[in-house]
Amino acid sequence: MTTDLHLNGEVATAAASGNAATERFANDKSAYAAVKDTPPERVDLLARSVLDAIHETIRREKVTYDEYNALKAWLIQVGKDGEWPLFLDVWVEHVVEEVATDHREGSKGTIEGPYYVPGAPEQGARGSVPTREGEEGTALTWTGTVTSTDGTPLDGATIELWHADNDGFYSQFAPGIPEWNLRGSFTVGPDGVFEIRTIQPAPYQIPTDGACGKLIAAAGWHAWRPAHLHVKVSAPGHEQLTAQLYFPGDEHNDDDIASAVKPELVLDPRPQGDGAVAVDYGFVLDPARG
Ligand code: MBD
Ligand code: FE
Repeated sequence: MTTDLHLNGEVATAAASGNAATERFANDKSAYAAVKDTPPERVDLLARSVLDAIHETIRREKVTYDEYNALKAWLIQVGKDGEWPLFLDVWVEHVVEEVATDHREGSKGTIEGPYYVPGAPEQGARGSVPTREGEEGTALTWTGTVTSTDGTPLDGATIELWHADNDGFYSQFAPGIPEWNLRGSFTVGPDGVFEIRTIQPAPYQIPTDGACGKLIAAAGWHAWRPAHLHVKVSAPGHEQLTAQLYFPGDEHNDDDIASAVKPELVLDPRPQGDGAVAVDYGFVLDPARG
């Protein structure tokens, strides 16, 4: 696992991946548009609740001016490093996801994280994600079915898959990696069946050389996430599922820095004898609510 020098002698820095994630979010998300008509009563309630929680912490822990100034300096640096998406997705998103999917009966989901990019190349129901010549990592063949909660296969369901390479880097957020490397879309037919070939990603360390890394070091935490595959599964008339899948025995399954592991998301891979691994894991989507 390397954290600095990468392909073509280019350096993968926290600021580069952070600023790429910030750019992408600012340009593609309609998050602000979606809440622009939120009534002032709601904004007032949420803003006051968050501020109350901060005030309460300051009183209870008798926060000093030095600590207040350290916070101010750190928040400024989070912005400079473009790490607001990273910070929020690592330490906040998991609770938003929990609340948002509370009502579901189908497959469990988890957080999206900062490195999703829409529009990954379509591979059909059976295919491989784009890889480089000699892409490192254990070969993984993944089969499954996409169904509705009543068991009906979902014709036309699409699985978007994205994950880090064997060094823990994501295409489009680290230098020197082809644009769509280890990113693909798979659309199933009437039987709902897919077969995806990729590599098993490695355990992943969030960037340590930026503001989030400073917090982790200052607090004596660690920066690791377990190895994971990201997916978004969509089908007409159904709620989109955002999930991550994990591998049994990963030492960070129990202490993911992003708190995004759930037992239902741990795969049960079968070694194939030739060094490759096969796994069966399908998705059950909830019908969209009226
Ligand atoms: C990741 O790859 C990730 O999935 C999350 C949630 C945060 C940082 C990097
Ligand atoms: Fe990730």
